[in-house]
Amino acid sequence: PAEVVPKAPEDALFGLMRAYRADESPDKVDLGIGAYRDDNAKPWVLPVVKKADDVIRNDPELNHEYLPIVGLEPFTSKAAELILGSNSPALTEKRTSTVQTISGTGAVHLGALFLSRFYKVNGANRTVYLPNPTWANHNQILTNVGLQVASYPYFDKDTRGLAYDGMLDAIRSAPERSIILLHPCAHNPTGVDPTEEQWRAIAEVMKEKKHFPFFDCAYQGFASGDLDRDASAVRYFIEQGFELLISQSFSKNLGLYGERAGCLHYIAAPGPSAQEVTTRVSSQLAVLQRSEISNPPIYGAKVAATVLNDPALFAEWRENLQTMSGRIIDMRKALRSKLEELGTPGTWNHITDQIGMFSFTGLNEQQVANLQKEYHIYMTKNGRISMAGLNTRNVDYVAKAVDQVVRE
Ligand code: PLP
Ligand code: TYF
Repeated sequence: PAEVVPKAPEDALFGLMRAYRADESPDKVDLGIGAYRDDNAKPWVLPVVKKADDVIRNDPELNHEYLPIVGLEPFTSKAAELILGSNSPALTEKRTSTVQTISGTGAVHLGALFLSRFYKVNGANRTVYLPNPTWANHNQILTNVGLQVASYPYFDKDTRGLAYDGMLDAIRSAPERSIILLHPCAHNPTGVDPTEEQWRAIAEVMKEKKHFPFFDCAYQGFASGDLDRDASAVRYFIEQGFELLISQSFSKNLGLYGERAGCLHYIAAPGPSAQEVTTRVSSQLAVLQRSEISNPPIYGAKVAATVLNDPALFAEWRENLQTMSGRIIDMRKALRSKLEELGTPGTWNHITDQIGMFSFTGLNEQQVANLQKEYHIYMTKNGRISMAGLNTRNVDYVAKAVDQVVRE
């Protein structure tokens, strides 16, 4: 390898974080990485996670043994109930298979690896259709396992909302049995989600075309503050009888970023062979997992299991989710109203219309560069801001800076 390995460019998002850390200005603002910050711009350990941590550390039986290949059962079973709903027909009919993964990234990877190995028609892999734009990592995770990727329109630059007609047309025009990757809530990077009615139409077209849904769910509960509402698109597709995959992350909703807690769920279509299909799929997922990571990390799974299995802690978690989503919604309102107060050219309703961790501001690359150079405000080149980087102390400063660069 010494002679032939070329140098890869630095990951854009991690490069941005590095530039932010090196900036010595007291005014600097980090609107880059999608991680929750409290009103003091500090990482927030959820109070419920602190309690779960106490429970785990006070357990006299605590050890550091390996987990089973597919992970910690009290975690995976409750994680499935969380996304599917505890009364889901998929659960009562035993047609779900869950594997604990290296958070959402690992779940997308394992799902992709599984599809690349097994989902072939006439010997050829199916193409994965990604929204344009999508989470920057999707493309490389999928192509790394040899899958072909294509895209469907998602964001309409003019309305700063969903490119609904284009999305539906592209899904309709994709070859039958394509894989369609969907963000069920709080789309990254745009903050734009389909409405319930639009989801129903998307499902209908996908059913007609026998497409395979792959949901990447990184923000359940974090988006609206309501765990059930944020899962409604996934649950609707399951009601409609799809066979599908779900990647599920606990990075944002439990603030467990570095602990890498997540799951991949396979759901078989209903029918007489559903359980037998699920058994076959489970066996293959376990083989893939064994060769990739042997078994998943234990600590984040224990924290999540402790919260998910204790009704009092679960109730407290809901409150913590309200705190995070509520603060973000407050910052959306504050930023929009400051910009409107300043009479900043353009319209700013999209800031409060969008949901979740991010807002796609519509700022162009030059404006983004100017914000960084002149005002020490850091965001990705596409004009995405992490809403959690705003707080009561910096939102005026950011609004004034945006006002200035828009007028330049
Ligand atoms: N998928 C999407 C759409 C995301 O936004 C993220 C995180 O930002 C992830 C997956 C994966 O995150 P993690 O690996 O920390 O669960
Ligand atoms: O801000 C984002 O879009 C994410 C954040 O392992 C992230 O890319 C960072 C590290 C990671 C997963 C997600």
